[in-house]
Amino acid sequence: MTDLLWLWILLGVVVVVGGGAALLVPRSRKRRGGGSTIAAPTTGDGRVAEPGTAAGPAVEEAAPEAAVEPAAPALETPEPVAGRMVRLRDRLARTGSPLGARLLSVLSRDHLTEDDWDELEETLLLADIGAGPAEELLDALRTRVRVLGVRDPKAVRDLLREELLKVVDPSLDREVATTGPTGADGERLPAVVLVVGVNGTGKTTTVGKLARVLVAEDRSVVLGAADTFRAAAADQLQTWGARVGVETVRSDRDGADPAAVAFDAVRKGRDDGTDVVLVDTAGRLQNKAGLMDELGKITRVITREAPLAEVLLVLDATTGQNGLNQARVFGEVAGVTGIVLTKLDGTARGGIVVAVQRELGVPVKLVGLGEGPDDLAPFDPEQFVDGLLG
Ligand SMILES: Nc1nc2c(ncn2[C@@H]2O[C@H](COP(=O)(O)OP(=O)(O)OP(=O)(O)O)[C@@H](O)[C@H]2O)c(=O)[nH]1
Ligand SMILES: [Mg+2]
Repeated sequence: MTDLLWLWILLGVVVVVGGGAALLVPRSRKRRGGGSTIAAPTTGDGRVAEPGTAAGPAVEEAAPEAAVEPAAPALETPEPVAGRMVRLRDRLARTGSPLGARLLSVLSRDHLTEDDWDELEETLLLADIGAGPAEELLDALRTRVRVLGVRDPKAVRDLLREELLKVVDPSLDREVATTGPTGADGERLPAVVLVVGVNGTGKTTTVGKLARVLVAEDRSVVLGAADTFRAAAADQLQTWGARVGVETVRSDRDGADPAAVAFDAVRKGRDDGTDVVLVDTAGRLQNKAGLMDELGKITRVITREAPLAEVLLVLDATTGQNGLNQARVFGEVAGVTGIVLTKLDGTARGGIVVAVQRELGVPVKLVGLGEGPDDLAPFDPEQFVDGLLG
């Protein structure tokens, strides 16, 4: 009886000790797996274990951890740039076609009355084309329709296409300058592209997409996160860059001097012999005091290292007249050399292309036609007009 009792006590001790040991093992495993670096396995008293000693099992346990170390994310291959606007034209046609369809339906009427011409004008104004260009376009159409007596739908379409193309102006140089100048001592400097605009227009997205365009063209790129307003902005930019193997110069401190970050980015671009430095800036309201100073300072500081190749103003195509007001302010402040019109996929008011070019006297160079990483296209007037006409 006592023998049996002892047996039960012995079994109990074995179960408790064994169970306790089993609980300890996962806990110690967990501790070792915490960091991203692989720590050397240790013995119970903290000494580093020799392989094959009593702490041997720990060595075996460590091996799978090394195996599950996440591999570096594979770099993405951006889409080729050629033909992008053709690919995105359907998207434009879907949102932009009310303009083309309405114009065509009125123009094809048998006898055009004053009311019809008023309707045409209204349609153009609703598409944000602006009063001046609308009048120009209608005057030209009136003359040609009267002189030529055009009624056949195909001929009307050709006529409208020609006149729309004229107001969009195919003669403007829309190339984004991405070749830097040669310095005094023969050093090839990076092309510095500064990207400005109010918040939410799509600056950071555009910088990210543009980096991909350049990578697709085998150009080397450095990004500068001069939006130091919030750390998340630099993270957003860095994520875009990392996807295509492009480095981002940033400050880890919120509210750091944006001009200093821009300067560092350009300096790095110079040191590394990089082709293009893209500098993202903070979005700010057009009436915010200090806008002039801040952009002025960024520009001055950058040009100590290399001249600005481009100042791109990013405008949201869906904001209409408000976007034009912004354009005016930035045009005065930042010496804008090109416009990026974003969210053209989400608006039937494509006429803003014409209005904003007139307002600033600088061409639309790029258009954003979606949220996808490769939904940025060099602006092509012909494809654009075809998109409007559906
Ligand atoms: N549909 C569509 N959405 C776009 C386009 N470009 C940007 N966006 C979206 O617009 C939003 C704002 O984009 P951001 O790039 O963060 O804008 P931002 O100008 O950098 O904003 P701040 O840094 O706050 O000034 C995001 O949700 C983008 O995905 C475009 O061409 N089409
Ligand atoms: Mg941003």
